[in-house]
Amino acid sequence: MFDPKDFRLDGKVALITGASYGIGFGIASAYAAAGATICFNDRSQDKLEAGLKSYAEAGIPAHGYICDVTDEEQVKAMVAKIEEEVGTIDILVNNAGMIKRIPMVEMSAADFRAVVDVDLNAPFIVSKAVIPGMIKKGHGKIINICSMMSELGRETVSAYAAAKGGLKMLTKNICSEYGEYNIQCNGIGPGYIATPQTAPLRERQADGSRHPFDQFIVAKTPAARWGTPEDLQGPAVFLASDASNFVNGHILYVDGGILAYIGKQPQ
Ligand code: NAP
Ligand code: GCO
Repeated sequence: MFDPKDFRLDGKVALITGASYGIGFGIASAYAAAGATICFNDRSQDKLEAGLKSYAEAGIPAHGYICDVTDEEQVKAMVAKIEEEVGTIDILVNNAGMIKRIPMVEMSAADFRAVVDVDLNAPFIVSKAVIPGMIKKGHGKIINICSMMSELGRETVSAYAAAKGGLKMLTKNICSEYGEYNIQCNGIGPGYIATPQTAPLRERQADGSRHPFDQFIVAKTPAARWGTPEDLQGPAVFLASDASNFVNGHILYVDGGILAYIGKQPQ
């Protein structure tokens, strides 16, 4: 029998990585509104404190931790601290991410590795630390923040696209390997979202005109606008809730229709 309460997250402990601001903060805010207890991390004390202030201003009693998600020892220590102070993690959102926009042949191997380390290796590290607790508890939700670049390429984002493509397949593999423990692992593939990560693509030009990439994306999006972190909140709550217990290994693209659309003819 359908029960709307299946969309609630009451009593659940959620860890959203890299959630001092941006998409992670948007998702964490929605989880709090749905009843979850919020845990998040950042690499730096000042960003963590700024994040805690933002959560407090939003009326959300969040638990903040300093942790570089690429460092396995720091991740294991953070998960152990959360399990001790707050409780076993029911919901993990692998949100922390970075991008370097450099033409591939000009990109150093170190830069390529740095992007893959955050965008692909870290979701592996954090998921590996959290899954044993989920198995013990008899349920778990892992949501990997993928990208349209899990499906498409474009100039200058080779490392990011390779990592996000890999993250799509890591999502399917966690589904395959841990589904029998009642753990659902899905991805969200946001379109182009207005956050600090994409700010360089939306900057006004010297003459006051819109950035060419801004104009390009709006023309490529049926919704004819950039997305916002709030556009991701409903899908993220759905994938974290009991309403999606038979949804597993799926990448839900929340992109305003870009992936379905050839693009508007230039006027
Ligand atoms: P953002 O504004 O750049 O925020 C990224 C967050 O990740 C920051 O809090 C950052 O912390 C944190 N982070 C980066 N490296 C970290 C590390 N090693 N350890 C811990 N935290 C780390 O990005 P966003 O736009 O909110 O994107 C969030 C996620 O969505 C990313 O995975 C991104 O790839 C993905 N995504 C974004 C878009 C978009 O259009 N914005 C679209 C599709 C997918 P610091 O402040 O310390 O750097
Ligand atoms: C870029 C953008 C994109 C978005 C997002 C799209 O430079 O193309 O940063 O990669 O961040 O991943 O889904």
